[in-house]
Amino acid sequence: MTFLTKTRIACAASALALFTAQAALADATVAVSLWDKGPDSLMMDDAHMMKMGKMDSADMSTGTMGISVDQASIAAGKVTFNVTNDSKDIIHEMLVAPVSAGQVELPYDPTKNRVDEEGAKYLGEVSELDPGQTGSLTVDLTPGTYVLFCNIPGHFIDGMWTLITVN
Ligand SMILES: [Cu+2]
Repeated sequence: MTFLTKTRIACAASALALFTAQAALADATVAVSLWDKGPDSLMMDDAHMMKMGKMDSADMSTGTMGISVDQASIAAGKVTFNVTNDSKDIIHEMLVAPVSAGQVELPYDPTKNRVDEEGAKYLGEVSELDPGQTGSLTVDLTPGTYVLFCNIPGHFIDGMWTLITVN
């Protein structure tokens, strides 16, 4: 076997390995959109402030900002979140934290008006994306429920969170 042939075989093998790795990754990719309804979207009124860390689905459906995913149910293992800030005006971010069965509230820091990240045992984040910017995060997820949320002050209580299920 010539050196050149050996090199070609090695290249083909590594190309195949790369292809396999990408195919495996593609199975667990979630497209995440961070959105809002314009520069005046933030609603820091008393009714919202009172809710603190409560995961009230009414806020999620009526909020002026939110998080949308292309699939809310995914297979356990390595999961890559490809996050786009679709806002034209506001910085957003995305954190991932586990939610236990029956849990309807995240620990909240009212002085900072945001979720207590350490208390929520967050697993990772794509922090502070400018409008139009993208970022990605890969985490190893075991079966269960997880919350994706934005922790820019006031955004969580304005409905900027969503739940996903890992099977
Ligand atoms: Cu936000």
